[in-house]
Amino acid sequence: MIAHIYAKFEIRILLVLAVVLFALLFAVSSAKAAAGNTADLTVIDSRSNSWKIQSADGRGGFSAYKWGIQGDVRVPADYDGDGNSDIAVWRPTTGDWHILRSSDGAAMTIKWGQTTPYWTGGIEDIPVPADFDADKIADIAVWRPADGKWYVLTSRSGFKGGSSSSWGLLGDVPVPADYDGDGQADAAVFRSMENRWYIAESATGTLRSIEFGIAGDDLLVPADYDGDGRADIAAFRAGVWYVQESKTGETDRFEFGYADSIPVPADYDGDGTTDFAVYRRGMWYFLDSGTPRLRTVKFGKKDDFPLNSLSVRPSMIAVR
Ligand SMILES: [Ca+2]
Ligand SMILES: [Ca+2]
Ligand SMILES: [Ca+2]
Ligand SMILES: [Ca+2]
Repeated sequence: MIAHIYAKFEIRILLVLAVVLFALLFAVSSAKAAAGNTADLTVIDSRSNSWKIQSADGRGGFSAYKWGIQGDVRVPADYDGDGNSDIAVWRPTTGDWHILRSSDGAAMTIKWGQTTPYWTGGIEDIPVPADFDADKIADIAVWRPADGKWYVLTSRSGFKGGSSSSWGLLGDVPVPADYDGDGQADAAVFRSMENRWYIAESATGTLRSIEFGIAGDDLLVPADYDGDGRADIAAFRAGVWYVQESKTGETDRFEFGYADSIPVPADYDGDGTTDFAVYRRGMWYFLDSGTPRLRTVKFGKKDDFPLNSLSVRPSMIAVR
């Protein structure tokens, strides 16, 4: 009798233990999933082409990689779909994309884009990696100023099949993002002569244009700041952010950063909404969206250049 009760008791303990273990595993895996969607901090030493990466909370050590050579265009994006941005460069002289996959550490080289040796003085393709085929994996893509075409090598095809479409004119600045929120990056350009954004929305094929920003003064930083799933048209001007919220259609203006700060917006707290952030001389300043709060992280040397995990980087789209 006593043995019988004891056995029952033991089974109960085992059950409780199993439930606790399961809950723990679940907690760990959800924490991992959340962490996977959190943008890392990346700084680059341009002279040595070394990339240093640290988690957004600024805790723990950093990892360092040497990747790329002088003249490469840095194109970090999530090309293997593991939720983490991969170290990557595009080499204009060969047209090669050199990608270091975060999932397995393997190097991947794919040729895409027109080769433009610097001595020709030709106008280079502009790399515009983004998720154009809506599979949550960055596609390899270039926008060609010479013919205004977007050449996309899709991740869905295993980077074997391409497509092209026309949008934009010579002199435009490409600003692809998912403005209509259908999960597909939309072809978009900023026309400096008119201070106007031209957006080809993928969901309905609607062509939209809006005057916003000032060429020469602004860094264009489209991203989803209000968390409705649609990228907002946005610009950073000498320490002031201008955001046209897609949710309300209203333009927000607020100061965050200094005149010489570099905007590095990305989702650093993993809630799916882009956080305002700036980098200045080795310091990162964040305004997290989750529970709005200001925090700072020291990471990088004075002359290091910051990168963020947005598919469109300010460095590439600075209007000059
Ligand atoms: Ca990745
Ligand atoms: Ca894709
Ligand atoms: Ca879209
Ligand atoms: Ca939005």
